[in-house]
Amino acid sequence: MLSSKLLTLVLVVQPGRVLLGMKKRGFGAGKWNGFGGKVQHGETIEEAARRELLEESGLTVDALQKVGNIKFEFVGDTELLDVHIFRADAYNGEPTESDEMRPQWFECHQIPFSQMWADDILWFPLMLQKKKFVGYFKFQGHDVILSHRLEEVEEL
Ligand code: 8OG
Repeated sequence: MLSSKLLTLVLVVQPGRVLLGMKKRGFGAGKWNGFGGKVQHGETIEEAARRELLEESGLTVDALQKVGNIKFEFVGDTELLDVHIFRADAYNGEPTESDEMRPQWFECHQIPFSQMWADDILWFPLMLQKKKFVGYFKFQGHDVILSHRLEEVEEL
């Protein structure tokens, strides 16, 4: 049986650009990503998303839109990662480097997919178009996708 771990991921989007952070340590180190992490006990998923965004980027947001839910299986690992993905179109504060992330804005046509998780190139276009999606990716190691499903949905 696979157990699952709840995680959050927030993409801050402005017209024509998106804020990513270079993950400096831990899981996914060396990759550009949105901001997020594990949901703690006693916290809602959205509270966790806001907390992680603030801790990692120095930003707060008023509205967070749920855009996606992707489950990740890693061959040989009994824990599924259940990642809840949000988009924010307005933010407060200045992107600030943290121990975990170095934030940088990227033009939407210059997103560094070759230095990101391999699945991102498949769902970022949906996220940028404000489409909602659910997915399942089965990874071998951290770079190879063995199989996947990804579909647009009306509601999450
Ligand atoms: O707490 P920690 O930094 O380990 O959390 C992992 C973060 O990475 C969390 O925000 C969820 C996110 N994440 C995965 N897998 C993938 C993925 O395949 N693509 C992207 N963009 N983010 C991912 O755990």
